[in-house]
Amino acid sequence: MSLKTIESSYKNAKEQYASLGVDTDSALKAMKSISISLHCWQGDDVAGFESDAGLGSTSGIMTTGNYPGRARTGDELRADLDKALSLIPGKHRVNLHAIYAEFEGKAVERDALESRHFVRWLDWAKLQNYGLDFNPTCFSHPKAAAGFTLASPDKGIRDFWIEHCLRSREIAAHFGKKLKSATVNNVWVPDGYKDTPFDRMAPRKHLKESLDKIFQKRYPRTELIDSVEGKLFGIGTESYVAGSNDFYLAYAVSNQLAVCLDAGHYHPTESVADKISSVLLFVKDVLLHVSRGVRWDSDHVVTLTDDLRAIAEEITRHDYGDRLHLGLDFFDASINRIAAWVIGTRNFLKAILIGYLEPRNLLLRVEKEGDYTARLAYLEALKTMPYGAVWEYYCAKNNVPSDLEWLKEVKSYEHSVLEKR
Ligand code: RNT
Ligand code: ZN
Repeated sequence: MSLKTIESSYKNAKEQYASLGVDTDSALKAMKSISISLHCWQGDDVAGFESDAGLGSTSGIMTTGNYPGRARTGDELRADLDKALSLIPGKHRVNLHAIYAEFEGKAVERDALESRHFVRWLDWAKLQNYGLDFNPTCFSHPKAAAGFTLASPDKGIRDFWIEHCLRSREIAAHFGKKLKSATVNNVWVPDGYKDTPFDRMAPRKHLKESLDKIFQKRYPRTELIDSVEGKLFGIGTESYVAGSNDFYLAYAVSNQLAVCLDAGHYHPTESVADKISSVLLFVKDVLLHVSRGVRWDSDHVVTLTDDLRAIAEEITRHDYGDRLHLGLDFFDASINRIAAWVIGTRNFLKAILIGYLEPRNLLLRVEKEGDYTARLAYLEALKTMPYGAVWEYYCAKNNVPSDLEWLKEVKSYEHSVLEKR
């Protein structure tokens, strides 16, 4: 699409939106404050650099597919992330897991990790002006092989993972301090049972005690934001997950931690969007893991669905400021992995832009007046407004290719870089 076509379509769209009282330029301005944390694990199928083994069968999550070109080293993963980020409008963050440590020489165990093992990530983030987020990796490890980590009945196992989580918080706080942008450190553990347990309480008691030890030390919020992520069920934990939503919601409220809401972690008829306004009344921060659940998988590439738009509307209709942290969490090894990042992140941004193009005052007024007929009529009319033209203009203004153009760049990168791996 030529710049001329993009500009003239934008002009038309601007007029149409203006007739509803929406200023498209303000919507574009609002997009500047949106920063999304790109999950590094989409680039290598959640394998990390410790070994070639990748996700174990007790991880509760799984990647499928063998598309060529998986990143195998830090340099490859950073190059792939740079490529993806060059095709996404705006300034964003990168989310790391502990398994992406890089050792010069001797490798250390997860309970011995230090910030120096992430110095290459930190230097890169500084150079590229990316914020960093972090996660302890409590899976894909012999000490997680029995399916339990922080909730294990074995004290030795619990202590190992407690130490790993303590070190992860330290590393995360170091990132936040050095980059002058708070790092969100999110704790998720796979602990649970494939089949119906007899004792539902014991693992939860252990999990609570482990978390109490992990979160005892406090860090300034400017450096570290601690978050916990629950789940309804996982692969191999279909019948019982110790860290359920109720467990972590209660834990986060009583300990003032952030709650991570993963869009794939609830019953399919529950709305994750609807949870945000409830949770934010009781905790300071919410981390979103924007994802797409498909049947029993919680981690499909994000597409522009009604669910995604509902989440985006919660961001644009309220002023949550720096209390709502936007992250992604999906992994697909069956398609070009860089394209997966680009598709998912662009869709999330597009949904947010569509949200900013709502006639807020008009909708607030009719709702207040109790005119639900008008509310429904306007919300339906908005579905066919020309937001695509505003989006293309936004991409052009940010010097990134349009929806139909970016794929060419990914294909050429696939040819020149990925195919050689
Ligand atoms: C798993 C959780 C968790 C992981 C990542 C890799 O169900 O969603 O967030 O996907 O930490
Ligand atoms: Zn998640």
